[in-house]
Amino acid sequence: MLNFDELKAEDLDIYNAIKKEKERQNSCIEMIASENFTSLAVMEAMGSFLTNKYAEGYPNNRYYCGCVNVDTVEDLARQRLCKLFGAEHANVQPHSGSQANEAVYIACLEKGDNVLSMSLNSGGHISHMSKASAQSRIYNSFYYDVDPETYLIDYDNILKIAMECKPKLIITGASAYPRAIDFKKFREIADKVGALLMVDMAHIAGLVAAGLHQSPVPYADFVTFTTHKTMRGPRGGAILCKKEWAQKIDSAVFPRMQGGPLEHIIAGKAVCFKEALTEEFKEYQKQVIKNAKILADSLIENGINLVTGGTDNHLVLLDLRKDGITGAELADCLDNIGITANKNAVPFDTTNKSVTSGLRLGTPAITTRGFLQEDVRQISKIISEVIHFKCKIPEEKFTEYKQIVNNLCLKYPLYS
Ligand code: DSN
Repeated sequence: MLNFDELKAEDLDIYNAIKKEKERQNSCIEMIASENFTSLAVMEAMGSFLTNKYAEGYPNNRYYCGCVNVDTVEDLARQRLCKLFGAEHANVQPHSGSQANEAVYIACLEKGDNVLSMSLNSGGHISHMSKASAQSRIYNSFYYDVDPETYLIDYDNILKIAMECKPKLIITGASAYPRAIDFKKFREIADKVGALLMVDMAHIAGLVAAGLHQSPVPYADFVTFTTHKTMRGPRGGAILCKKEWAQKIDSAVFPRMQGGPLEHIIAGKAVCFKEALTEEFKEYQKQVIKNAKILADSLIENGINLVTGGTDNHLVLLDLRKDGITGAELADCLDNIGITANKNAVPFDTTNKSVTSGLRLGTPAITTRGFLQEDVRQISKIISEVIHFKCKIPEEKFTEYKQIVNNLCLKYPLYS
């Protein structure tokens, strides 16, 4: 276990905040679909001497001396990542998923180019040219929604929009889409209109690595992702691309977008990629999906509406529009019980983004902790009842829920 003695002696305030956060993680049920618990090996790499080193450039081509060891680390991270996804080229320097996306835009777009991406309400991400992003001021953004009846991606409609707006780049991948995405179909659409294709697989990268979701790598010109969600590594980003784009992607990341790479984080990424190449990781991802499916099934059995009526991946999206409560109310209410989740827009949501009509739940973190289907059923029962109570939980029920959460957390201890 990590030893915080030095920190405790040096800065008690920060030590105490970290200690309390460890206690919070131990005693709450983490169901934010984009969160996970990284291994202590990854944490040790992140907390290492590598943080002291400047290393602008790339292995064997740096602007600073003394890079021999960080070169070893970054080369291993790149090699392991290419092996994991069968990719031609990898860049492991982006500090985040948004910056990985930004680097792709820098590499392949000019000011004013047309870009087609999934709308925020349909499950897309802010960094996919949403109106709130800086990129939407630089590029000319067009959006596709999910089908208004099924809430599934409508590939024919995307082709229709693409034929009209003739985008230079099509973006797919989502933060709140519970179904499998057909990247081959996106490639066909891109080819029909002469567009490049970027897939942001941040949410599903771990499932792809385990062979449980179609890989975008054979189909996309660029694949971006974060390393901390289903991948279970350190907080950060990465890019995969075809060889022909390697040089442009590398120079977009550095020097055009970022300065010095965070080699201590890159070391954590390398450890994460090694872990992801194991059989244990595949088994873990299978359980993530099993847990998500039982979560979806039991919520539906309890009368809760789910966007698309279920899930193919690690997340479910609750549609609360018939229940008389908002996503914000439900998220806060569950937080008080010790179940951590996030409010989320549902397709065609008309409420404010800080309120929303949905709740997003995910199983990566609880599965890392060891939760199995019968445990998920208990969580689902609590969430359903809270919805039926419209967040006005009777006192005895509140006590009962807290006890169940406590028992589950004790059953699957996280950090000692
Ligand atoms: N903020 C992440 C999520 O929660 O999905 C996406 O970047």
